Amino acid sequence: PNKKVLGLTTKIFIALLAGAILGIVLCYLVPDSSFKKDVIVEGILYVIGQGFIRLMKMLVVPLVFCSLVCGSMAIGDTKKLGTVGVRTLAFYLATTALAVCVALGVGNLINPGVGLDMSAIQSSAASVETMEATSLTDTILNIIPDNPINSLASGSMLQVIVFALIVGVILAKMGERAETVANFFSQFNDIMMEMTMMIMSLAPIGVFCLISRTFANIGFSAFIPLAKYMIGVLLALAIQCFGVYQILLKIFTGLNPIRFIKKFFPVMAFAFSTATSNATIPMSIDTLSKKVGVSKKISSFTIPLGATINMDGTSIMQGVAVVFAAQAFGIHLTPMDYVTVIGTATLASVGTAGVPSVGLVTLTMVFNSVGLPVEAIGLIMGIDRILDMTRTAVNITGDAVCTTIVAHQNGALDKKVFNETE
Ligand code: DAS
Repeated sequence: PNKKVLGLTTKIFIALLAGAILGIVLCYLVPDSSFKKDVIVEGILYVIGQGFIRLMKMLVVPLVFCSLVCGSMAIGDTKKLGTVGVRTLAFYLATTALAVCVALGVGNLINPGVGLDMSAIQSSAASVETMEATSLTDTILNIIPDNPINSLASGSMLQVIVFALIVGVILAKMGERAETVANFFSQFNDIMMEMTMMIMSLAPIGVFCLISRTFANIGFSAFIPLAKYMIGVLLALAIQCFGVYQILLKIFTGLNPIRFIKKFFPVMAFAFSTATSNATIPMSIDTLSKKVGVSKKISSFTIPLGATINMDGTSIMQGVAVVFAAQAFGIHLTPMDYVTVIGTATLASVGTAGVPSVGLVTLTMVFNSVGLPVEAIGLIMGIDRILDMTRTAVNITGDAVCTTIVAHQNGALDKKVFNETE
């Protein structure tokens, strides 16, 4: 898969450049009212671009539902889960929620979307549903699905997530009695993974059309906000990876963080190049065993689990993207909205397995949860590849740090290995 992913990365980058150039030409060299511009920009580019976004939105409900059922089935069996699992789960959820807070903080510091008027490229169809301020009690009650079929049909994702978690835990408890259903969800999850990869192979076309229409409408004014958005995500990823994780590692295990990063860097580089947590699992387990001294008894459970339910880097991108889109569309987010984003991004990262660009698919869900128009995704999608590679490296580092801490707490960390190997 690495060659395919790298090939796609190159194609998306080329599409990004070509789309931006075409957009700038259309913006500054083709007169606004010309028939040509309308047919090209609001006709061809708009339809293909929005069509690609609709394909991505098509994935969200079945992808998140199935992968969450499978994810909670894997951790739902409390017997198998044990103290290691419960402790690992607690660390994973805590670091993800922390990551979203770091992202929202950095986002409000850098204000990437300020000065950008995205209303120009807002599709006429999608009216920004202004979220009437829901009270705390309603927000909490709205999470409980009173009709799960309706939740799935209407894409009420927090309700879908709650229902999926319950189904998964019950499937785990029923064991053989529900083997057929369990296999169905596992196979359907594989179908959704394949479908994600297939739709992502169309990304170069989608990115080309979305970026060129954006630049055709707002020209150079898009560059600065995009650059600020990228810087915001990269800064928040760096804080999480080289700050938060290293402090946790030092506090809970006493290991030297710099030495840990040096040992784990090759795994981070591999994750960066493939943008796929799943593909990095074997290398991560092997490196933790040979260079850090983490027993495979622990890592063989916690690393694959982390690749599915712990995507701190992804939730960081989603946090910054929410601030960016809200500012670009002039939508005010209430503190309750921020709490919703933290909850949705954390739960979204639990649901999706580590394949390329899955964070972008679940981003539509996070946007929906606070009434942000998904058009904003069109703008950030073009530069998402490089961010996907970077956040994947952070995702697997988070899994490794939590695994090392849990191993230490369970007497399964041999510090001699850490101190005596390069
Ligand atoms: N590429 C995903 C991963 O493998 C992360 C993402 O898409 O956000 O972790």
